[in-house]
Amino acid sequence: MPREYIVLVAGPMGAGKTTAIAALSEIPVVLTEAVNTDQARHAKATTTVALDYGEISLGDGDKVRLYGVPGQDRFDFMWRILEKRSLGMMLLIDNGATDPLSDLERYLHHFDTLGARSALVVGVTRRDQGGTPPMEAYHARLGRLGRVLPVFSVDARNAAQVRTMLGALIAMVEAKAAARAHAGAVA
Ligand SMILES: Nc1nc2c(ncn2[C@@H]2O[C@H](COP(=O)(O)OP(=O)(O)O)[C@@H](O)[C@H]2O)c(=O)[nH]1
Ligand SMILES: [Mg+2]
Repeated sequence: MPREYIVLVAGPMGAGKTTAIAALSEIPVVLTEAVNTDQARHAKATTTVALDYGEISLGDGDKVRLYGVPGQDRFDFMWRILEKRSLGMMLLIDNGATDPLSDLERYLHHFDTLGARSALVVGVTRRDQGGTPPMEAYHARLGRLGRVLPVFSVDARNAAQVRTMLGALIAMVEAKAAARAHAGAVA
């Protein structure tokens, strides 16, 4: 039977959420950009205020529904609704931000409830614009937090790179489902 995955794309403003969804999607992405009233935090003319939506088929009729969730805390309620339905999350972190490691920690904390049930991969973007902090710093921070997560260096504009990351996420989703089925079988 064809399966359907709901995948959230989260991360701070400017991390590449909309770009990644557009790079992956087979349908024209439903964009909900609006004038950015928070120029102090990020010098972007527009920003996502509701959600971005895209779709990608995986073969065998399986389909992924991609939702870009807003980066600003004031849209918290929407994150809560969507995370209940999602199987996995791609968390994008802008390597060029002031403190990307704190961003990583903050977003992981924010999506704590997603943890056990759902799969999560981290994508570090904008590494073409500067290599600091290095990838090891992300691994070190995750280690300190006791989290075992794959971390990818990705350019959100590069469809092949984003697809590779999505593939890893789907594999994690399936591994978790198999582990749950096994736990159910032995219980
Ligand atoms: N150079 C570079 N630009 C990127 C990368 N990822 C995203 N961008 C650009 O960053 C800008 C903001 O991306 P956007 O998708 O709007 O971020 P969002 O706020 O998370 O939805 C866009 O102009 C993207 O083309 C990257 O890895 N490298
Ligand atoms: Mg966006």
